[in-house]
Amino acid sequence: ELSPEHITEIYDSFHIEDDRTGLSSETLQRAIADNLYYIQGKFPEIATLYDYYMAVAYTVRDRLLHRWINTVKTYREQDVKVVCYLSAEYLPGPHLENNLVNLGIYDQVQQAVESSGLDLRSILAQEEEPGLGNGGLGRLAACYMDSLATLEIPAIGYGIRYEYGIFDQEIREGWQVEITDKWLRLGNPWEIPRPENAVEVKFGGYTEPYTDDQGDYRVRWIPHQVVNGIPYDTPISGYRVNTTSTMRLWKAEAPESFDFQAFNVGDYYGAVDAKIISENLTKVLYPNDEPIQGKQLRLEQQYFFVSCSLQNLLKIHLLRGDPIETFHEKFVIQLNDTHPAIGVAELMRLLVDEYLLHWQKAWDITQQAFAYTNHTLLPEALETWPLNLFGSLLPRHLEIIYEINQRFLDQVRLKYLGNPDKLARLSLIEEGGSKRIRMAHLACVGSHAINGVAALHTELLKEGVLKDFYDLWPHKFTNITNGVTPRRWMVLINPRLTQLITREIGETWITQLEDFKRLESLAEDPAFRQEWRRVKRAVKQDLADYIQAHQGLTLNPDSIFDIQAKRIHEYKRQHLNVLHIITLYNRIKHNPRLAVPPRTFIFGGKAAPGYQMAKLIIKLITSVGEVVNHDPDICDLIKVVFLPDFNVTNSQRIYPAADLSEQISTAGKEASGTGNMKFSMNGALTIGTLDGANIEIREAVEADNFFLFGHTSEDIVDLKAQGYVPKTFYNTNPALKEAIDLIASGYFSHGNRALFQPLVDQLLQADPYCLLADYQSYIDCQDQVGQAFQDQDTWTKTAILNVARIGRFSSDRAIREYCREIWWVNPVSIHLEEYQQAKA
Ligand code: B1H
Repeated sequence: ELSPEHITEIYDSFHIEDDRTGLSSETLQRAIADNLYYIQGKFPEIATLYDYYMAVAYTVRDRLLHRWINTVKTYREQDVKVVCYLSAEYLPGPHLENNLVNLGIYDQVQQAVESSGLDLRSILAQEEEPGLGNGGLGRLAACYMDSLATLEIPAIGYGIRYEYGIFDQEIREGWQVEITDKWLRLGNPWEIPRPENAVEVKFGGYTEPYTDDQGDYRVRWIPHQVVNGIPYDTPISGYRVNTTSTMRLWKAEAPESFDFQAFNVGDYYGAVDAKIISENLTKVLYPNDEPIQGKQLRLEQQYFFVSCSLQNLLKIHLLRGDPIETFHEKFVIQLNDTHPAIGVAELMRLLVDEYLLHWQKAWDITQQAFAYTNHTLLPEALETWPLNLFGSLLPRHLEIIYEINQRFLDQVRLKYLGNPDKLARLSLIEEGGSKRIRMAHLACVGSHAINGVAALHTELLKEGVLKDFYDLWPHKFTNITNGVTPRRWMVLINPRLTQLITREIGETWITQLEDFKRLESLAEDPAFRQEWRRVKRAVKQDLADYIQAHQGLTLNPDSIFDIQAKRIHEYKRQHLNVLHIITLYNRIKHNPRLAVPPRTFIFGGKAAPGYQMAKLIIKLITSVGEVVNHDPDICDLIKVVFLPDFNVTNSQRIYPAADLSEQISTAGKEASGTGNMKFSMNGALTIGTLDGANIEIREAVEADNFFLFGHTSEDIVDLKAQGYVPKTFYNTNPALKEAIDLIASGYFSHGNRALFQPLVDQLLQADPYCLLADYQSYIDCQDQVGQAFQDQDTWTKTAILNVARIGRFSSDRAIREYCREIWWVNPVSIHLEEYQQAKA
């Protein structure tokens, strides 16, 4: 009998590597050739680059698989507590390169690929990213999955496998055009379908009471329709650990047409129709960055993935041999905004109707299992569902919500006797006119913890939209400021800066970003500053080359790269940025010899297809660019670029190249922002308002190293309370007036005065996001930026200090806080047989 030590010794001495797990470049090269042949069915002479991408992806997937299997096995055997992240959106970005980084095999795979005469970058570029989200909220879910795995926290991310993700954006004649995102067209090597784990989800119909064997009153739900949920699993690797978590996304399918014939005898076409209707459920992501009010299909999507996920969790729990009563001790369920909040009613239904628990017991389990993250303050963004729609789709859940509400209000009544207003404000049902279900209230009542995503946001929640809940249960509220993963947002996207930093301070920062502190003293080192500048310059050149190749625009890499990249929204104020561009333009036109530092304004972002004003803002940016970029008087001092199709892949070229990060939302409107962190981490300075996480970033990097402007959130409230009149600012500020008048005159629209009229009117008549009130402060601040950039040495020092002090904004820190304050979970290490370990 050989001991494990002996086996290890033998394997090591012979350097035997399994073709499915080995990590040397020779083994990888063999495995890639093998996959090209046996998975893609190609030989090198006819293989496309995409075939090679698939061969490499399968090779990497093999290496992930036994880590993944061991992870699942360990969690099953050890009865660990698992975090279940419920999110309607995930934006993981391309998987291949991230897995190479996390597994520590980038160099080996590069060598393997080069030995076959290929180039790794062009293979990586083949991957179609899963655009299963709109923006910050979906990307946050992906960063959190990365950190959970890296910190070895048992976790499953549940969501929806949209067949079409967020649309691809093209710009035609300066306008956004939406193109269907057919991300699955060429296959997806990262997912494994598990049809054997399909679950049934019911919709519509009615409920009826009955008496069970014990003589207890029960309710059963007779649905009108049943849809199957098929799980598709994607492994999510941690950085240099064996832990590999699961992202489990659900696809809707009709139950077997065979079963259908039992209901519709001989109705073949009816069965086909039913199939189409069912499969529409997970067909497409709603491309809105704020909730979609009253769309039945959206509610169906939410309920569908939540029901699938909760049924799945209960099954896992019982399979582990645990009694249903301990569910909340083994699972904690995080609601990523209210999109999955129906889960509170669904878990109650499963526990009470299906597992026959008593209400109170079921409610205790539910409240302890759930926690809710709020992501927005915009009042129009709070999800509510018309009661009629809700009741016709989910009749049982409506009853359950009534019951939850009744018991909740009974409790509230005792506390606030004789205060009907309070009751009406807290109720899960919005009365008056047509009744609606308030999903945020359901989430609050059904959760043991409620958190905002930045300090200001949490404070504003407590004094604003969720004030009544805060008064009731202050202990439930916590702030957990968002974070981003330094693996993707630094190591992967900025190898040059990664190398420079690692050379100086080692590589511990990759999993302990606070170690960036060690860069502080280097900010004073002129030689280091010079190297830093060289790196930034090279990275800017990369972006300039890309823009040259794709848009035929020549950029000056020594100009200020001033970048605003995020969804297009009035509250994010891309048009304030445009007012600054026009102001600079006017100054140069008036005084052609004016010494202004050259600037390149870069924009990226998608507008919701139905959001006309946002689409008009894109047209304004491209139209201003058209004029400014070609005006000989400007002598190339100003360039305006709109980079089409801002997504994870494209963003990765953008963040590293920024000198200046635009975070200019109206104070009190941006819950957190996460792009602000990615820019800063890559050495950009921020120009920003006191909004969302900007405030904490400014505190961390210190006020001198941050360009602050604008009214505070309190100022904005006061301004509006006093009756804000934007025209006053317009009438008293000649530069502002000139900029707006130039837009209105048709100067940027070939004389067409009507084109931008809606935008100009909105600013002059209402200006709900107070651009005019913040204009002068923004311009003054931008002038300081221009000044500061002239002194490259000081600028660089400031940039280094920004990076040195940004450590807090790692998603690892955020996840540690969730673990400690909300989830009560601990890391669990995953061990492989030693000879299978990475020897990287
Ligand atoms: C955020 C959303 C959002 N907040 C509804 N809310 C959606 C709401 O499709 N829908 O119905 C989609 C998205 N997204 C963002 O979350 C905030 O605006 C950011 O400030 C924040 O950084 C991000 C992550 O917390």
